[in-house]
Amino acid sequence: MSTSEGGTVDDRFMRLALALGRRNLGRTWPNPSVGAVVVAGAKGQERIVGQGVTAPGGRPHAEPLALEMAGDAARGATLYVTLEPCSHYGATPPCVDAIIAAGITRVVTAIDDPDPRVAGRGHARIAEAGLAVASGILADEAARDHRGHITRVTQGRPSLHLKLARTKDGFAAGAPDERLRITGPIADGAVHLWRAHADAILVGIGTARADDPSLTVRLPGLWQRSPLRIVLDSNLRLSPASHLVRSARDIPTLVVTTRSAPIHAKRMLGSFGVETIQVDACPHGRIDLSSALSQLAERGLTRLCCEGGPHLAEALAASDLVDVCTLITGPRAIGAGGLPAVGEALNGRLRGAGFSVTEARAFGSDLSVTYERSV
Ligand code: AOF
Ligand code: ZN
Repeated sequence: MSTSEGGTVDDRFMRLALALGRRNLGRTWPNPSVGAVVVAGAKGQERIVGQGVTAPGGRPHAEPLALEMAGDAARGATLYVTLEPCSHYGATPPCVDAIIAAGITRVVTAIDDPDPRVAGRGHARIAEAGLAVASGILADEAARDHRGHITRVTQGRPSLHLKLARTKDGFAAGAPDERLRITGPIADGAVHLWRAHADAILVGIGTARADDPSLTVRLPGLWQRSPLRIVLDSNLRLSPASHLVRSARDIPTLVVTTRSAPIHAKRMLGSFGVETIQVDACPHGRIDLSSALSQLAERGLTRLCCEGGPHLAEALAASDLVDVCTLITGPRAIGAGGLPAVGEALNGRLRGAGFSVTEARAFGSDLSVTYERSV
């Protein structure tokens, strides 16, 4: 059956579950942010009797919250959930048990959970209990929303969204020491929303020193959604006078460094509440990006938003660690002499197989184009 919003009734309720799940992106790590909707009533008279999204910190899971809201109305109802319900005893009991006990008779899911503790067993247990199961509904959208969980579980690293601003003629910055505003307030608002939906914001030490950014979410009503801030700084050159260091007691700040970093710098950062972790270095002393990302995944991070600069972007692309890239082009040209925003490796990745443009839109006089790797 089709609806005015397009797609089947199942598509429509799954779309709602996906929208619910998106609400807590950035807040549920190490768990994915899952959405669940309980729908009761005969064909043509469906009504929503319960809804839930994975709670901040990752528990409770979405399904028990939705079932609790539905109460007795869950008997004979359909459950829509954006990820295969869990079947394992983890920090919480299996969601499949709660679903069966609540009297749900049909379960509709978007994608399998790649977590090896689940991996198909959730669907199997539900079917064995005699419930109807439909999976794969709006699977592509769900895979994009759960990209961080999928890359963490299957590749041992968080997903990475690269954000780059450039002038109309392709530069990321002007001459050294020149502060250049490339994007306008509407694009900046969008960037703050991406920050709010990330588990952590990542920058290189070059950007931290050149721009002295705060890397916080400064949107009305969302100021408390500032995620962890991470600086890649192989020699611990981050200044104690920087905004990042001075605000570290209020907003968690992590510096990823190498063995060659001076111990006094580590102590100094620690005294401001900045945590440092050591990862492997490349032969030329720089941070090994794969090793950094795998340590961040071990800490539970699933979704990183990288805001610069162009050297880090290029290095991440060269190591094939970029999943999503948003290029925001401002209206001004600066002429020659700046720092190119997009280098060869990134350009090659974005134009190569596996990446496609998923969104192109204007933010005021800025143009934003997002490229995504298929999940
Ligand atoms: C669900 N619903 O809302 C979420 C799920 O340590 P635990 O017990 O919290 O389990 C974590 C795993 O559960 C996580 O790796 C992922 O596979 C799944 N997340 N599952 O049924 C949810 N967030
Ligand atoms: Zn669960």
